[in-house]
Amino acid sequence: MKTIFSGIQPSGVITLGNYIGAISQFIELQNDYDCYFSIVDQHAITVPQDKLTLRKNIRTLAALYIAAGLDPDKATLFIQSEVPAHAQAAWMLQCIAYIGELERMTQFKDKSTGKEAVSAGLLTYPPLMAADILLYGADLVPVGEDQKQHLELTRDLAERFNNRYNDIFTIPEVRIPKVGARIMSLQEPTKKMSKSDANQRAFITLLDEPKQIEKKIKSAVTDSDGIVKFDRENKPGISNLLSIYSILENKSVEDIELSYEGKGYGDFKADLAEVVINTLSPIQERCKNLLESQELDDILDAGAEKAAAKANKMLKKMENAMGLGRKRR
Ligand code: ATP
Ligand code: LTN
Repeated sequence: MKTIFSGIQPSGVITLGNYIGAISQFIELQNDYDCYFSIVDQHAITVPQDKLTLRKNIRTLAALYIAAGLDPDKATLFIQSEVPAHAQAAWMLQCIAYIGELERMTQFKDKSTGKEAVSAGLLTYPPLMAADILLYGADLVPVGEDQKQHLELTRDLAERFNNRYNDIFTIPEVRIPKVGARIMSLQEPTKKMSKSDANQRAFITLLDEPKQIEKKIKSAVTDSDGIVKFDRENKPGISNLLSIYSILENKSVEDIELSYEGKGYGDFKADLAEVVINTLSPIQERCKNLLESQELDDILDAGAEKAAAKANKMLKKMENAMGLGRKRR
C-alpha cells in the first residue's frame, strides 16, 4: 500500500479553501492509502501566535479533520510537535538546503516582504515540511496549488540527500485536485483565500455561524455586469463563487450558469450561502461534540505513538547516513 502525508497549519480556524483544496482530498484518499495527516503546529509558529489561541486552534483543527470525515481507524492523525523526529530531521535537511533556494520560495517572499522582523523559521519552513514528508516515506502528498513549489524543493532535498549520503528517501509526488486547488479570497478574488488574512470577510471558516456566512457571501467582491458566468480572467469574483457552488453541490458550472440565466447576483449569492451552510452545519455539530470528548485526546495520543514509531526508524537511517552519533540499529 502506498503512503500519503499531508499537513495543515493551526494558524487559525481552517477555511473553506483548506476544506475544498486539502481535507476533502484526504477523505477521498484514506480508503486506498496508508495515510498520515498532521496538525503542523511547528510550522504555525514561523509567524507570531498567541499561545492560548494556538492551543485552541490545534485541538479545533484535530476535531475538524474528524468531523469532516477523516476516520482515525483508517488514517493516522497527529500533532507535529508531539513527534520530536520532525524537528530533528528538519535540522539535518536544513544543513543540506541552500539559503538561495529557500529565499526563492514565493511563500517566504509573500510572508516576509515589508515585514520588519522576519524569523529564521520562516525561511527554513520548507526543510521542516520536507522532513514531515520524507520521514514517512510518502509516495504522494495531497495539497492545494500554493504548495507545489515546496513539494519541488522537498524532491530536490531528497535527491540531494540520496546522492550525497545514502539512497534512503522515497521521492514524493505532489497531488493537486483538478478543481478547487485554489479557492480565492472573497474580498480580493485574485488572491488565494487564507485563514491568516487580516480581513475576516475575505474567508469563510468551517466554524462560521450561518449569519456570518450569509454576510460574507453577500459582501463578496464581484463585478458590475450582473451575469452569473464563469470567466476567471474578467470576472474572478463570480467565477470563484461559481467554483465553490459547483464543488459543494457536485453540479457542473454550465448547469449552474443555466439555472441563473436572467437572475442577478443577489439570488445566486443567497443560494450559495444556503449551500455553504448546509455543507458546514453537520461538520460543526460533530466538531462541537468531539471537542467536549475524551475521545479526541485518545485519538491524538494513539496517532502520535503510531507516527513516532514510523518516523523514528527513518530518523535513525538519516543519522546513520550522515554519520551522526554512534552507529546503532
Ligand atoms: P496560512 O494563511 O496560515 O498560510 P492557509 O490557509 O494558507 O494558512 P495552510 O495551512 O497553509 O493554509 O494549508 C493547508 C492546506 O490547504 C494546504 O494543502 C494548502 O495547499 C491548502 N489550501 C490553503 N489555502 C487554499 C485555498 N485557498 N484553496 C485551496 N487549497 C488551499
Ligand atoms: N506548508 C503546508 C503545510 C504543511 C504540509 C506539510 C503539507 C506542512 N508540512 C507536509 C503537506 C505535507 C501549507 O499548507 N502551508
